[in-house]
Amino acid sequence: MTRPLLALAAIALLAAPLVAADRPNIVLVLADDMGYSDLGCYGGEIATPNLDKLAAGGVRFAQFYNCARCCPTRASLLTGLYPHQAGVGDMTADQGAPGYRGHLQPNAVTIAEVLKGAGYRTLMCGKWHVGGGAGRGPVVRGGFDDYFGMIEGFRDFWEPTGYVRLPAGRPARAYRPGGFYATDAITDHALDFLADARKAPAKPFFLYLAYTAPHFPLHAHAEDVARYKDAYAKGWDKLREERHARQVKLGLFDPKVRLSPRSGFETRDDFYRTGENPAWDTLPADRRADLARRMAVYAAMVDRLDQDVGRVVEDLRTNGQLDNTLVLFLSDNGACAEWDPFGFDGTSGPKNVLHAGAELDKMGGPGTYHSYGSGWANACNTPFRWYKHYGHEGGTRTPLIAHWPKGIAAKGEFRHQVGHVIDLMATCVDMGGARYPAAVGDRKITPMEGKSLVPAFTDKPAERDLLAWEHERNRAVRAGKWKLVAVRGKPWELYDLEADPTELTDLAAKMPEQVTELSAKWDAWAKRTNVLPYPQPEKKE
Ligand SMILES: [Ca+2]
Repeated sequence: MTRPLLALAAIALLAAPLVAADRPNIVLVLADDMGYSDLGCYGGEIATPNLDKLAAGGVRFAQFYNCARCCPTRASLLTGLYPHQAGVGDMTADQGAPGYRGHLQPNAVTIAEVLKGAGYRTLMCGKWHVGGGAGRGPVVRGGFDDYFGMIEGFRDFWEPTGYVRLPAGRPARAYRPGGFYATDAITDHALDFLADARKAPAKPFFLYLAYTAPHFPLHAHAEDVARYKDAYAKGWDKLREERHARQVKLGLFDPKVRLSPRSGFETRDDFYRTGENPAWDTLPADRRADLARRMAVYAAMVDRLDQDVGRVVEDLRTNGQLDNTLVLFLSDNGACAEWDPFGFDGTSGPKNVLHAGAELDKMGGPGTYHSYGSGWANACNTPFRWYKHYGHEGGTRTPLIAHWPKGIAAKGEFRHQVGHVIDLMATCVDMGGARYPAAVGDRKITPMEGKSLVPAFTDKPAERDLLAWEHERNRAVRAGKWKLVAVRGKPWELYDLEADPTELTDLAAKMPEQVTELSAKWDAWAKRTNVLPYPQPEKKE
């Protein structure tokens, strides 16, 4: 070899790892069924010091959206497509129609696949929920090098059954009987994966940390619940007022933004009922005690989630990686109202048990099974209306924290650019110097829908035509400040989100031409993205 060629070879050898090491690591943390206002940095009273610190050292998005439900959000977030384009417009049952196949379709590529192509190590811990079965899991289909978690939607937090380590045979933690708690176990494995990734320091990593908290069943460590024992006796009306006041004080909302009145609720079709969340003060003392305990367990789940995020952040800091790691934190849908103001017990359905005395203290422990119901979910989505499942802001708007010391100079600022989980693929492609492929082997890939959030990190304006939603016939479209939204089977409502982010003044009757224009946009979007044709017969989980 001649001297110049040798020199070139040496440069090439040096250059590759240097370039790779320069690119940021990405840690994408997803909470499950957490409301818009639960975190301290979004107005909540729950102790979330670790996430608050990330927000204080980075930026918080005020208007970021998910797809209103577990499976659709995860499909969209992973692929940069609308959920129906990826085949997961509803849950994981195959309903025949192209947008409702219940697992990721071949035309969709995941962030892990794309970043892996750019030299990233790809790690995932937590909930997959975009289709199970042979060839559909996080490693073979998702493109993750390592995985620990559950393939389905929810499980007992106290039981390791159903949590899997993939590829099969890789080392996993063993927990003593009674020593397993899902949020902690997901974190334990994430720390193991990060330690392993450090053995190849030149390779950046992508960690998708999809926690299952605070999804039901409400399970939390007794010592965490104890800190919230008396916190919720004040009830959901007072809590909503307090959270709203803090949001205004934080600068998240203009003081002119009105808190929505208590929301209505509707139950599942097989035991259909509808009604309004009652005023807290009208409830008897024994009911209030039962409900306050449910909320205390929920708060403890969020508190523990924050503690576990803190363990990951500390691990990155200790190993000198925090500075060049983009940490993103968001929730997959609004707080969960299932199914009525009192919540359910035993399994998801109409059954409710009024707990009293010593039974109250057991709630949230091993062997129990509760949800907290629509009254508290309404409070967790302060100041918005409606919940998980719905196209209204209470269903679709999520916190998004972005922390990346090397790349985001702003500290503690809000970002008001409108963003959506479809943007996370574009953001990862941008940050990872990756290429979004037109094809993977013989799979023709649908072009991604989202836009990189990196310009918004430095507060540059974000341009987009529209965002749209459909889930189980609940639908919405947002173009600029205008939003058209409808509950299944109900007429369109029109809101000016700039003046009225809490969707209180329906302008549909006043501005019929705006309704016609936006609904035509929704129709075109629905045809283009596989929302239509709907599966038949209509199904609602
Ligand atoms: Ca969820």
